[in-house]
Order: sequence, then structure tokens, then C-alpha cells
Amino acid sequence: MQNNKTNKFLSPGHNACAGCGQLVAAQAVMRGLTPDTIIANATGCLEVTTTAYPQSAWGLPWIHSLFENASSVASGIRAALNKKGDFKTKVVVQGGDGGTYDIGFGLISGMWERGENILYICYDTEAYSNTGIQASGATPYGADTTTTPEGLKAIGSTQRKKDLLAIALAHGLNYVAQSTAGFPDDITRKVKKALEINGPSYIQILSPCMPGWKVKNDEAVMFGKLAVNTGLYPLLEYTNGVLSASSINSNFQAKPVSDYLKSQGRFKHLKDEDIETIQNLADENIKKYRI
Ligand SMILES: Cc1ncc(C[n+]2csc(CCOP(=O)(O)OP(=O)(O)O)c2C)c(N)n1
Repeated sequence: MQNNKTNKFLSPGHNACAGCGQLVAAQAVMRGLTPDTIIANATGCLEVTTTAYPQSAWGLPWIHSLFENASSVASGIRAALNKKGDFKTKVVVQGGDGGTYDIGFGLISGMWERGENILYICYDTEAYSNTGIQASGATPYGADTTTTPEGLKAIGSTQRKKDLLAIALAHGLNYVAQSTAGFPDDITRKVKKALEINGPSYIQILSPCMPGWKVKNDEAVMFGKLAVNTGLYPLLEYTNGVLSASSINSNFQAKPVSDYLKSQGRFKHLKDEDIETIQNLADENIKKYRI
């Protein structure tokens, strides 16, 4: 158990890639937590890189079970705490986008349906990073992954990223938010807010992945900022189903999506018309999330 001032709940002694966006985001999440918190973690990079036996980087009670069922483990923990009359201890689930959008989704939906007081955090690397960058339901249009390779006749993924915020909102969640590793203080603030609200909450954080995005190890924060500043991945907050905060506000000055795409290896094959398609997606967001 590590307990120094800067990294109380997640020690830097893990073996994630240097500059990993998911670890930047996870550190920001940890700064929003209090010691009376129990974490259930799905399989994925965050779990694998922080728990190489016999060591652990975690300074909070932390449990890993299967890739698909972290939310059910959390439900069990919440039920046991409630049975003991402990409604104060917080329960948090952490998972990657593969675990969240795809393989764990049925059980997450059940957890939300039951209205349990649990915060779910999705670290969205836009692919199954830990097993070698396979496409997930969060992979964006045009991205090269090992299961959607670009080639002479292929532009990479032809799917549109699944709108998981809308799906979370359809479950009637009290608090739904989106952030990116480019804005660690925004992440910390949203975690604190989610934990103040009674009931289920969901925070999704874009977490740039060096090998997956084919970017340099000092670029995670920069791409996290560009994702927001192009409108592709705005900072959002829904309270009781209503959009209550958005980075697309009166101060928003959109940067062209090419600024975000051009130096990422996963998008380097895109032609002008493909970039245009992605610009249209950002423009749609700018209309949809304007506040
Ligand atoms: C049922 C099951 N299928 C597949 C795997 C192999 N597996 C382990 S981690 C992982 C990728 C996780 O991807 P994601 O949830 O996006 O998290 P990331 O690694 O990107 O943080 C996969 C496919 C597994 N552990 N269990």
C-alpha cells in the first residue's frame, strides 16, 4: 500500500507504457476519491499494468475478477455494504472501452437498471489495447487497428463510434459525464461530483494509447486536448438527464479535425474525403452538444 502525498491511491510503480494516457486519467480519477472507496476493475491494460504479482500499485481496496463482470462484482460489494448498513463507503468500477462498450455491457446495463449507487469509469482508448489493438465499439471511423487494418481498398474502421453516453442516459442515470486525459482537473472534478450524487453514474474518459494510436510517449495530454478542441470528444456533463455543462460553449473555437488526425499513425492513411467525413462528425457534435 502506497501512501505518499502525490500518489495516494495509485503508485507510479506500475508497468504501463511511458506516457500512457490511461494512467494519466487514472491518476486524475484517484485524486477525486477518498479512502472509503472500494474499486472493482475489469481486465485490461489498467489491471494488467498495475498488479504484476506479487506487487500492486493500488492503495485502496481493489478487486479484479473477469473481463466481463466487474460491474456485477461491484453490485455484490454494494449489496454487502448496504446489508451491513454501510451506505457511506463508495464503490467504483473501472474498465476499458472493450470491457465497457462490448463484452461487459450486458452486466453494466443490469447494474444501471437496478439503480445502484456505483460510479462506473470507462477509460476509452478506442480499442482493445491490452491484447494488441483490436477494434471495439468505441473505435472511431477511419482508425487503423489490427482487426480493421487500412490497406489499398480499406480505410480502417468503417463503423461509427457507439454513443455510449446516450445509452447510459437511456438507463436514467443521475450523472453522466465525458472527459479526456488532456484535462486531468476536469476528470477529478467530475469524479468528485459523481460521488456526491446518490445513484448510478458513468464517466467516460478518452485515454490516448501510445501503441494503439501510434503516437509519441509525450503526446497523450496534447491529443486529449485536441480531441476536445476539435469537437470530436467534448467535455460533457449531464445531471438528471439534462446537459448541464459542455466545452462547446460560447468560448468554443473549433480547430479543424486534421490538427488531431494528422500526426496519429492510426489515421495517417486517410485521404481528404475521409478527413471530410470525420470533420462532419465533429460538426454534428458541435451542433448537438452546444450549450
Ligand atoms: C472473456 C475474455 N475475453 C478476452 C480476454 C482477453 N483480453 C484481456 S484484456 C483484453 C483487452 C481489453 O480491452 P479494453 O477493455 O478496451 O481495455 P484496455 O486494455 O484498452 O485498457 C482482452 C480482449 C479475456 N481476458 N477474457
